[in-house]
Amino acid sequence: MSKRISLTRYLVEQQRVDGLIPGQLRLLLEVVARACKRISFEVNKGALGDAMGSAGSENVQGEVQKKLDIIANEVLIEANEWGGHLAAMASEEMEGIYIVPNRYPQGEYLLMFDPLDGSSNIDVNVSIGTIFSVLEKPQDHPGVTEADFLQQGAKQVAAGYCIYGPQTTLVLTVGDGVAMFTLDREQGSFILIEENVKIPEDTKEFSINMSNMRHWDPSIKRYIDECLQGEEGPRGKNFNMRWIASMVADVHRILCRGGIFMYPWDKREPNKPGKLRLMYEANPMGWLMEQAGGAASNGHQRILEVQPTQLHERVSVIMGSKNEVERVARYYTEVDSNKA
Ligand code: AHM
Ligand code: MG
Repeated sequence: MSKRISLTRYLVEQQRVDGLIPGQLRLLLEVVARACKRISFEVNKGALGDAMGSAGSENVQGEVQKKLDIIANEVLIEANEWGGHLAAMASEEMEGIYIVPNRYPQGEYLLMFDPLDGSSNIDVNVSIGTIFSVLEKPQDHPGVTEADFLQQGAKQVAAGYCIYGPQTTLVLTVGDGVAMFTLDREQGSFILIEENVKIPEDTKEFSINMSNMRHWDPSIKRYIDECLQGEEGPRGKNFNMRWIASMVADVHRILCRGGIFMYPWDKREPNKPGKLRLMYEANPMGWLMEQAGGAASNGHQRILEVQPTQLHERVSVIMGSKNEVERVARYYTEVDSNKA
């Protein structure tokens, strides 16, 4: 039988052998994984549990919360608040930051998450997931504030997601490539299934919500139009399209076989830079893409270099196979230089 490497062992080796992560970060990641395991069990129960449907409330972004959004948020907070590794947490489902209560020791890390991404898919039994991002708390002052979270994605020390699909798989980077672990439900542990995940630089598959086409800007229109022309068009090849409406599932497919994922700015809400959130959606996914040899851009700059000004800031997202992301960014540059 081939050697099975658990997430625990992988993280211990990252800490001990490679010296890549401190012990506190290893603990933190183990706790996040444990929380994801619990969320996976709740998701799995479906209508047999009491967790389906709307919670009858809205989050800070004005989106209707599903019961499972709230349950997943609580599971992550309860699991992480007492271990002594965190100073504070922030979530898509909470307006402000959650400071670790005084009764527990305060650690040096900040954790951000989208507890259940793709929540429009919960009730229809389609893949959803938890996205997370870890930063270090700046050490130049005591206590912790929201401003401490406003760091560029390039400063992340760990990031990943857990997809709840036909399998539950945790995907992780600590800056040393991307590794994937599938939950073995009989043993209750995450087992390494792939290390050094690599995204092909070219692709024939794009992922975008085509129903928004009339609202796009010219660069995105041009890119998709050229893909749609197939072999007869300027790209000289046929493209396939996939849109799961669950960023975790679309990103997971791209990490497995390449592709480009886009949720760009559009005219529906012209004052917002995009739909997806920078700190706990685009940054962690962008770092995973880069660590797997792909790229992540907002059309004008690397997502990881965007300086956040608010916790729930939004961003335009173009990520995946490197040559395709660079092509879209080039189209933006051409439009910009024609304007100048
Ligand atoms: P959520 O965090 O409220 O679930 O929203 C994010 C999701 C992404 O997972 C997905 O890519 C996108 O919203 C789908 O949006 P749309 O329904 O506009 O296609
Ligand atoms: Mg989300």
